[in-house]
Amino acid sequence: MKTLTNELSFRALFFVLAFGLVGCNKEEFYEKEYLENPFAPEMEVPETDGGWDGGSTVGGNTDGGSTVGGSTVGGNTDGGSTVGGNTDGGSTVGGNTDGGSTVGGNTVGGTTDGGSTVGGTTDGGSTVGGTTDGGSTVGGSTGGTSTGSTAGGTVGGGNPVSDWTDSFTQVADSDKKVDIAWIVDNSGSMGDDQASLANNFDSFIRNFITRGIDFKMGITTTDCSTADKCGAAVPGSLESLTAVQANGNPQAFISTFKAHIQVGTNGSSRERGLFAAEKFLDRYAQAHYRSDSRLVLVFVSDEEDQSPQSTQYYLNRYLAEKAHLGADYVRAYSIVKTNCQTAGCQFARYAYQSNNTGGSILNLDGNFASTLTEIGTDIQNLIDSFSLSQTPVAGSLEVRVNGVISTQWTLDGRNLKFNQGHVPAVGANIQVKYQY
Ligand SMILES: [Ca+2]
Repeated sequence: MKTLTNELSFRALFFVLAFGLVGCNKEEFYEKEYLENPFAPEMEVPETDGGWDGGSTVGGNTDGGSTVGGSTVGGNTDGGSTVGGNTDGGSTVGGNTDGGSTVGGNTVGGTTDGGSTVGGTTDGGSTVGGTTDGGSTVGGSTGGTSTGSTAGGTVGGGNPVSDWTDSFTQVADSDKKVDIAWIVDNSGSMGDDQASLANNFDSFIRNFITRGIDFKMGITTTDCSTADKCGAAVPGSLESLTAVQANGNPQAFISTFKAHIQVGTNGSSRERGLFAAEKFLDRYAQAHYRSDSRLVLVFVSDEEDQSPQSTQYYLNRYLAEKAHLGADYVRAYSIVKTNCQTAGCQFARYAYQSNNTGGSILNLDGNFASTLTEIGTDIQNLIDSFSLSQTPVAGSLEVRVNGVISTQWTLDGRNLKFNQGHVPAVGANIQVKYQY
């Protein structure tokens, strides 16, 4: 009797499984197949990739390097937490806001393992040393070491802050440059999302065209199953998606984008957007993009990134592209499954890039028109901003436009943005005096 019951249960289970499979559409099946058979052919790819890329070794070390650097800095060397941090009034110093105390100690100390760079934008702690000693080079390791001493030294020495002045000249919109890379998932499940992206692209680009902002775009996919695919631009996208083309014929430009952004659904089901972005920059950043532009990465995927290196490795790589300008010149957006409820659709690795570059994380299943409008507006705010070379102590800023004090601005990290109606005229001199 017992045996019969077991057999019946087994049969019932079999039917459930069988119907479950039939119920899947083709794409889902492939996705499931991949997830449940991690050693299916698709999985052999990374081994190969690792080989041709050679990146794995490098990355491992580099990244590890920054981690180490980070913690050494804050932690041991200058005793960030010991010295400046808590005890000595680091907090007075401005600790609070620009992370004076936080700088020396905890934050830079490498919580985030990229210490200098990562924190750079956000908490400013790292910024201090970062900029000063060229930490902007992206590496925890580079900037990190001196960061600690600078910050910690200042704090502990009872010489709280330094004065600093940045000067800028307002440029015309047509001289505001942004280079944008779209990294779009082309695995089986992405067809609808690509169509939404295409259909709502106008929301993203309209103001860029109206204002005459100098942009360049490129599109690649998350397919890194072979070296020739990884980071390769969608043919024609680099040449046709430029401000020059858009200003010449906006409608044709938008149509072209719509065609190119629908990258298809035949790509590898092992999505590796972060890796693809790295390779895309390797291929085109020097040749196609501009050294004095802002760099924006837009990741679009319904599944977690499966690139071989650590998130910090990729962040460092992206920031390195603008090391000569500062971390504020790179921003990453992630259009992902923010309402993810099941395994596979997480997005922590993409989120890491957005969170550490001042970018945002948006819902792939949301209203694409508003999602793209939000990103477009955010990019415009960014390129309308003046990026300070240090992270100021809050409340210490004195902003002058052609010598006259202005209070019509807001500060986001190190990005100073004038309020609507108070944007300095082209050619105006902007002087920002502050303590850091
Ligand atoms: Ca997929």
